[in-house]
Amino acid sequence: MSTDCLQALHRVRQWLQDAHHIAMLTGAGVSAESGVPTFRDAQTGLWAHFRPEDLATVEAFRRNPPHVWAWYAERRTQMRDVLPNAGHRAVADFQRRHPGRLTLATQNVDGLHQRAGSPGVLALHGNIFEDQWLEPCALARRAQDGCTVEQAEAGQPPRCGQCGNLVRPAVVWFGEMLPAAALAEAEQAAGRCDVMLVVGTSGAVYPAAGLAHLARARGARVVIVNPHPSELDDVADEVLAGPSAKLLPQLLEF
Ligand code: BJW
Repeated sequence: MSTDCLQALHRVRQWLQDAHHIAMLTGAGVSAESGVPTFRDAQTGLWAHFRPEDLATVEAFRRNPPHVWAWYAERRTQMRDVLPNAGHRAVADFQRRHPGRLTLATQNVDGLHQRAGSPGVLALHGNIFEDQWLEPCALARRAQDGCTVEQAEAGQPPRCGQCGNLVRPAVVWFGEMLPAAALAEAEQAAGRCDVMLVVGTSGAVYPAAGLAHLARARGARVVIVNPHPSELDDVADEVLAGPSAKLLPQLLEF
C-alpha cells in the first residue's frame, strides 16, 4: 500500500474513533468477495447479461412471471451457498463491541450482514429469501394473513391457495417504494452521524445513494470504500480505493 493510502487509512480510522455516531451504507461490492455477483460490473455484473427492465420491475414480472421467478430462484440458490466475508464480520464485531454506535443500512438482499451477526440491519431493498403477494390480498385485512402458498407447476411462480395471488420475491424493484420505516431510520442516522461510510456501491440508485448527500449536507465526513470509482466520489471527504473485505477490518478493529 502506498504512503498516501496508508495515511488516508489512518486519517479515516481516527475520524471513526472520534465519532459518536457512524452511519454505513453498503452495496453489492461488500458481498463480492463472498462470491455474490454485483449488478453493474461490465464483465461479471448481473446487468452485463440481463437488462434491469426485463427483470427488476413489476412490469417485467407481470409480463413474464416464470422468467423473472427463475432468475430469482437461481440467485436464491447461489446466495444460500455463500458465507459472510471478513468485511461483513468486521462490521458485526464492531457493533458487538460498540453497541448503538453504528447504524447499518444495506441495499443488499442477500442477508449476509444479518448472517454475520449485525443487529438491526436496515434492508432498504428487501430480502430475497422472503416472498410477498403480487397484489394486495382480496381476502385478508393484511395481505397474506391466513393465506397459504400452493405448490407451483414446474417453472411457474407459486400462487396463493386462497386468493389466487401470484407470489413474488420480497425485494424492491425499480419504481417501487422502499420500506418506509427502514428508509426513515437510515435517513435519521445519515442526518445525525459524524462519519458516513459508503461501501461497495456504485451510488447509482436512489433514494439509497441520497443518504450520502444528506450526511454531507448535515456536516458529516463521508468516506467511500470501493476498488473502483463510484458516482458518489464527488461527495466524499476521502475515497479508500480497495476491497472492503480487506479495508473494513483495518478501519473497524478498535
Ligand atoms: C467492491 C468490491 C469489493 C466490487 N469491495 N466494493 C433520482 C434520480 C434518478 C432516478 C431516481 C431518483 N430517485 C429514484 C429514481 C429511480 C430509481 C433509480 O435510482 N434509478 C437509477 C438507476 C437512475 N429508483 C427507484 O426506482 C427506487 N424507488 C423509488 O425511487 O421509489 C420512489 C418512487 C416510486 C414510484 C414513483 C416515483 C418514486 C427503487 C430502487 C430499487 C433498486 N432495486 C435493485 C434490485 C433489488 C432486487 C434484486 O437484487 O434483484 O437493487 S436494482 C440494484 O441496484 C439492486 C441494488 O441494491 C442497487 C444498487 O446497486 P449496488 O449495490 O450499488 O451494486 P452495483 O453493481 O451497482 O455496484 C457495486 C459496486 O461495488 C461497484 O461500485 C464496484 O466497484 C464495487 N465493488 N467489488 C468493495 N471487493
